[in-house]
Amino acid sequence: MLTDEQKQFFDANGYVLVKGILTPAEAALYRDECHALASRLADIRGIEDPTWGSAGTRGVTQLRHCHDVQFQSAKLAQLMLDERITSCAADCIGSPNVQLHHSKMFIKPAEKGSPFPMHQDAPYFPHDNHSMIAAIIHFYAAPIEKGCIRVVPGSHKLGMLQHNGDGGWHLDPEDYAVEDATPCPADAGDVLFFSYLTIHGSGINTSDEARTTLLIQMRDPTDPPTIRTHESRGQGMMLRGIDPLCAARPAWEVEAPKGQTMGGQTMGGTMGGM
Ligand SMILES: O=C(O)CCC(=O)C(=O)O
Repeated sequence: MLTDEQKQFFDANGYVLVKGILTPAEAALYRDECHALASRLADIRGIEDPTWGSAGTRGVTQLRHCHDVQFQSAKLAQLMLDERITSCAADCIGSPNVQLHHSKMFIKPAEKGSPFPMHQDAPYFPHDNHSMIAAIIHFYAAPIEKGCIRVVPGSHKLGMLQHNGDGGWHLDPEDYAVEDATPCPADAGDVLFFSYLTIHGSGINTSDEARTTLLIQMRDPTDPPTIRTHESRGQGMMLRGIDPLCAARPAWEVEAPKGQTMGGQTMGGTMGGM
């Protein structure tokens, strides 16, 4: 779980990097699992590259990914239930109960790993009480030259901002440049937790080693989706505690109307790497 100091940091800044949740040996094991999964996917489905159009580097940089890894690897499914991670997630969410929204593995290959323009995750899958957080588990060290995650501290207090829709949702780079954001360099085994309202992104991996991570998006099970969007297999699985609503159906079927828009944009979806 988080210390009081870490919790206060999260509340004030919208993110917190927790060092050494996994040992280096564990991180190496999960890293191998991710790279084996990426090879299987490439063999069976061919190479897909989810580099965001809005990054402006398609065809130049590359990204390997897999959504909802819990359907591909039991080891990675077990990791999503690891109490060392879910107890910190519970502290960030402010609920003992932690529910899965979705997961995604990203490998930014050496020398050409794709960047992510600055954005909030909230517009992709808005929820009424904004309980949603991401945990990014680092399986390799991610220094600045590997395109580590960057954040805008305190931006979770700005509410949901208007994003541009061209080829991947992002904030105007004139207002939010990746280079101007606060880097969160991490070691293998560190986990970065951040609110889905926190503005974040990452630069290009120019190093000679991959940057390999697993992102788990989680929420309080009593926080309903505002609109019906970004539905995925496995959504609603409990990672910690219980579902106090005993939901028999996914929350979106019960709560959320379909097809709302924000500022003329259709909200949500699974564009690019989201
Ligand atoms: O892994 C990264 O560098 C950023 C990923 C991200 O921002 C996202 O998936 O929303």
